[in-house]
Amino acid sequence: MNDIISSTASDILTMRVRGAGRIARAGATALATYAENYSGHDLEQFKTDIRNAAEVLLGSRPTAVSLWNGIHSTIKGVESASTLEAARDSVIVNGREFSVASEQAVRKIARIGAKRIKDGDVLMTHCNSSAAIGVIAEAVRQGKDVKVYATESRPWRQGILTVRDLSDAGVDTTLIIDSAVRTVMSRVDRVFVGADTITSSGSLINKVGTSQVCMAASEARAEVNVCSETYKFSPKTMFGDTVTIEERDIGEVIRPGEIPEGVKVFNPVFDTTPAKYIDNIITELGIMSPGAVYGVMVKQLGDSIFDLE
Ligand code: RI2
Repeated sequence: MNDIISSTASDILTMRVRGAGRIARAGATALATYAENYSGHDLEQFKTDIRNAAEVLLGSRPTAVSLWNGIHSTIKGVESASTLEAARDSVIVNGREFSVASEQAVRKIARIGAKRIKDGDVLMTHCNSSAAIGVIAEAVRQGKDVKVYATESRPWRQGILTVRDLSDAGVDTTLIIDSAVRTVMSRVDRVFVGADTITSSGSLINKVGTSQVCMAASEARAEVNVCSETYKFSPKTMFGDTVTIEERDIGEVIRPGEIPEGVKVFNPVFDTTPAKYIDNIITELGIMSPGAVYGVMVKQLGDSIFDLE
C-alpha cells in the first residue's frame, strides 16, 4: 500500500490527526494525493487499488461518519470512469473539493452559530471541536463578552487543546474536570459541542461524556447546540444501520500495574445523546431541530438513496 495511505491511516488511528472534520479531510486528501502519484497504467487495477486504499483509511477509526462520507465522496466517480485518466482526475478533483467545502462549512457554521450567542453569555463546551470553537471564537471576534467552561475530556484531555484554542482567540476560559459538569451547569446559558455522527433520528454521537453534559444542561435549562457539518449526518442510519462506538486501549486510562490484576477497564470513546436533549443543530445549511435531519438527508441523497439499503 502506498505510503500516503498507510501513514494517513496510522495518523488517524493514533490520533495524531483527530477531530471528525479533520480526519475526513485527511482521508479525502490522502486519496487525492494517491491518485495524483499513481504510476500504474491499468484502469481496472486502479479501481481495485483505490477501493483497497479507501478500506485501509476507513479501518482507521470506526465511529465518525465524516470519514466515510469524505472517502466516499472522493471515490464516487471511479466505478463509472471509462479511462484511467478520468478515474484519477475524478479522485483528485473530488478529494480537493471535499476538503475545501468542509473548511468552508466550518467557517459558515461559525458565522451562523455566533448569532445564537448573546453578550454576557456563559457557555460550556466538551472535548475539542473545531466547529464549536469556531462559533465561540466568532462571537468573541464580533465583540461579545462571553465566558466559557471547557471540560478536560479524559482520557485524551482534548480540553487542554480547547482552552489553548479559546485563549488564543481571546476568550475568557475556565478548564473544569469532567465530573464538575453538573456543578457548573447552573451558571451556564448555552452549551456548544461538536459531532462525530448524527443519526437520521437526530441523535448525536460525540466524545464520551457529551450525553452527560447535555442531560445536565437539560436539567438546568441551558440550551444545547450541536455544531455539525452535514457530512456528519449518517444516511445509512435511515435503513437501520447502527453506529459503532469505538473502544480504545486501556493504556489510555490507567498506567501499567496501577490496578489489581483481574480488574477490567472499559474505555468507550464516544456516546449517544438522544435527540430530546438537543435544542439546535447548527449546520452550514442553517440551524435545524434534530427532527429535521431526516429530511435534509433525503434531499441531499436524491436518487442515490436507493443504493444505501
Ligand atoms: P470537529 C472529536 O473526536 C470530538 O468528539 C469532537 O467533538 C468531534 O471529533 C468533532 O470535531 P476525536 O477525534 O470536527 O477527538 O468539530 O475522538 O473538529
